This record gives sequence, C-alpha cells and structure tokens, in this order.
Amino acid sequence: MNDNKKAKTKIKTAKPIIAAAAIITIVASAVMILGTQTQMLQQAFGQRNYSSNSTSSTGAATSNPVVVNPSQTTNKEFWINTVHLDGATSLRAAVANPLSAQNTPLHPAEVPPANSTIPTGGGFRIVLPNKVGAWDFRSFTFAPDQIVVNQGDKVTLHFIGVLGVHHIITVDGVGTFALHRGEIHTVSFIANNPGSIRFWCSLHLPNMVGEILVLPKSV
Ligand SMILES: [Cu+2]
Repeated sequence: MNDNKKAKTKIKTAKPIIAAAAIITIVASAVMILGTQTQMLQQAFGQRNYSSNSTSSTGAATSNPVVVNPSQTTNKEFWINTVHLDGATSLRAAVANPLSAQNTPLHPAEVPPANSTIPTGGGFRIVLPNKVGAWDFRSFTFAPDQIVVNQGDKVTLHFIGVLGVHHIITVDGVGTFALHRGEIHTVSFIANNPGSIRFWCSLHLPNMVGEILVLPKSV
C-alpha cells in the first residue's frame, strides 16, 4: 500500500469515529442537562417541604419562610367590642366564692385595697366584700383599643355592644352615638391626615378609650 492509499483509509476510518464521538457528546450533554434539572427540582421540592415542615423547638419556622404579599387595599374595616374585665375573689381563705370560678377549688385570701385610688368617671368599679367575703373589681375597655391605618384609607368601624348595659361613644371628628348590649353601630370616614383619632365612652372614663393611629402616606 502506498502512502496515498494509507491516508485515504485513515480518513475513511476517522469519519465514523468523529460521528460516534459527536453523538456521545450530545447524549452526555443531554444527560447532564436532565440531571441538573432533576437536581434543581429536587432542591425546589426539598425547600418547599422544608419551609412547610421544619420548625424550631418553639414552633417557629426556622428558615425559608413563605413569602406573603400584603393586601394594598385602602378600605380598612374593624370590629370593636365593648367589654369589661372582671376580677372576682374572696377575702377569706378556704371559703368558696359562688361568684368566682377561681375559688373552685378554694382560692387563697385576697383583701381589697385599704385606700382605693380608683379614678372616678365610671370606667372602674369595685364591689366590696359581701357576707361570704366575695368582692370584685371591674375595668371597662374596648377590644381592640388601638388600630393602625394609613393616611387616605377609608376606615369602617363596627362597634359591638357586648358587655355593659349601654355606652355613649364618640369618635373624634365623626360623631356621638348610644350603643346598647346586642346592638352594632357602624361609622365610616376617610383618614385624611396622619395623626391619631380618639374614640371613647363618656360613661366609662378614663379607661374606656381607644386610638386610631393614622400613618403618613409614603412618598
Ligand atoms: Cu361605656
């Protein structure tokens, strides 16, 4: 075989080898891409599972918390209950107080304050010990008593008469109305400027008061 023939044979042999190598490269690339995608999917699923399942000993999420996009609505609506908190107890140890669940089982003695400094205005009430030594202390309030809105929001407040026979409620700049137990009275307004808007009950001062905090519009 002369040199020319040898060269032609080499070229003929090389072509299938190059083609095979090219196919292997393409297949290998495809496998790598698929592998990478599978890995990414696994990571994504892993993260999703982790974020939903992983909690610390306190029950709080440890990482990858879910992302929440808060509502941008400018309509704000709140339900405000009229309530009073009651502390009922007894000045006699080991005497059951039929008015207080705390004394079942028996509650240690609690004596009312000797010189009460309870403000006048109707918001507080202390009932001195009765014949079995039971006494109680009451404080009126709104629940919630603080609300935060943004300047320009349309604010709707539903006042709910839950506890207390009736209330005379004023919302600064809006008006005054009576509210009886079992009634719901609704007021609406635009919070035009930043600042605070007070609401209160004139029968139960000084503590039955609330505040609407109006945050300035961001520029
Ligand atoms: Cu009141």
